[in-house]
Amino acid sequence: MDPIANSASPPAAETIAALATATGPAGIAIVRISGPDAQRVAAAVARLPVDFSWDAAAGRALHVRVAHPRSGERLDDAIMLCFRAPRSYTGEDVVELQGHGGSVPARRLLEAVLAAGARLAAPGEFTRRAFLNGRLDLTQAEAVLDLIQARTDRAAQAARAQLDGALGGEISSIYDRLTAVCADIEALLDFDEDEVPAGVVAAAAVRLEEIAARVRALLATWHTGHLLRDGALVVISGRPNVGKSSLLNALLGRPRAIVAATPGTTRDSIEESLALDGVPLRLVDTAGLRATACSIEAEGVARASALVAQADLNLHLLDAAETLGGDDLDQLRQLSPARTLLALNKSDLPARLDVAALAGWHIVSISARHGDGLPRLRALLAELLGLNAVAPMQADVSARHRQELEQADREIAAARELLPREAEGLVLVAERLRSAALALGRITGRTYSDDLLDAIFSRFCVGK
Ligand SMILES: Nc1nc2c(ncn2[C@@H]2O[C@H](COP(=O)(O)OP(=O)(O)OP(=O)(O)O)[C@@H](O)[C@H]2O)c(=O)[nH]1
Ligand SMILES: [Mg+2]
Repeated sequence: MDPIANSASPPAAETIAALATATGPAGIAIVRISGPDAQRVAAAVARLPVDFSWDAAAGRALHVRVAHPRSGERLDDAIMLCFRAPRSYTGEDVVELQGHGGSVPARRLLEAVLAAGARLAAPGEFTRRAFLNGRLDLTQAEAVLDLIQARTDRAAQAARAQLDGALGGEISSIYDRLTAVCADIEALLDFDEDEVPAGVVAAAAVRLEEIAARVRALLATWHTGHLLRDGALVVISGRPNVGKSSLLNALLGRPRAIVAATPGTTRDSIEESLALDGVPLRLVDTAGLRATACSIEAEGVARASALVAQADLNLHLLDAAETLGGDDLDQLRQLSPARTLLALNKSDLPARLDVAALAGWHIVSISARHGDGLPRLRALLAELLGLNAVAPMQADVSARHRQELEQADREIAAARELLPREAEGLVLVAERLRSAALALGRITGRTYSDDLLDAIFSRFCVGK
């Protein structure tokens, strides 16, 4: 069987260029040029002698003087690196010019390169070409973005593993197993109904079971993948004045939000980043939840409620120095005990809260003002977010991968149900398996469309 059906155009023959480094004051700025004319473009700005040998230059760093190709204005010195197709990032001829950093020198160097005939690259276009030229599979191309955007060491390690092919390798291996089963099933289609060798069907059933288990093992990594890529959304909620802003500040270790004895101090939600066990957290302080006549505060409360509904985990505060009120109980009813950590704040004051009424909830006693109980709170947060249970996996799938894996899982399940019906079901089994293979193929980019590539690479920065 051959489910490969690509509907994307081949890489363009245009030569592209972009600044590969961030703008602003810096030691160096790198302009990267890729495409069939990369060497001619570089030669025009670097004023290379006519007998310049690109063969000799490949893989070496050369000191060149850069001038504008039209005006001849001398711009800078640069280090020129040459990579010849296919041994380059994109698989095309690539030249990199490293000039002095800083917005103005970098812009002038790029302008000179564009004036020499290169076109400004679109976001992610270098990596897109690398994919189209077979230098990377799609999971590796996506890992490039994950790596650039990683906010913690652990997220970077996971992205690095994916870039090394951990996920792509597993998907390809499952894909190969699946297409082999599919080929065996298709071979049976030539037999008469009563001649179908029973052993083949039974063996296919066993192999499909093993394949389904591997697909589901990958699906199980989505939660970690989501936390590492997007960060865990942890929302601090509760009545006014229970100490939400004090807790945000205590966890951050700096006075980020205004703390005051006046109830209703915080109106806007305040989001800050924090790393917990190598996982990025999006920690949000919210307006105290209460009915209010003030339209501004009401808007804050509405935003807080929306965040509570989206949270990976709610850090809900109660005032340990007060008894549980009707408002508290109403708010608890909106929360799910599995996704909530109740923090009983103000443990430094005489306790009045009836803890027995909170059976079935995850509870921690803290004083946001004095910092008591915060290590325990962090440990419970990590536990409830499932950060401890996660062994360092080679592959943590993304939302896009999950969607395709779920489709493959459904198709394989349907095929397994049809399998015992033998002859009359086998055509349908093969169809389901082909469809599952297509879904897996879209993960690695064995099958792709322009739309899919646009969606993936538009998230990149220009120059990557
Ligand atoms: N004794 C004691 N007081 C605290 C503690 N945490 C906060 N407070 C006090 O409680 C009051 C309210 O604190 P905030 O952190 O502003 O409370 P909040 O929940 O953000 O309040 P709103 O923004 O109005 O919803 C302030 O006077 C704090 O100093 C604590 O652990 N112990
Ligand atoms: Mg507040």
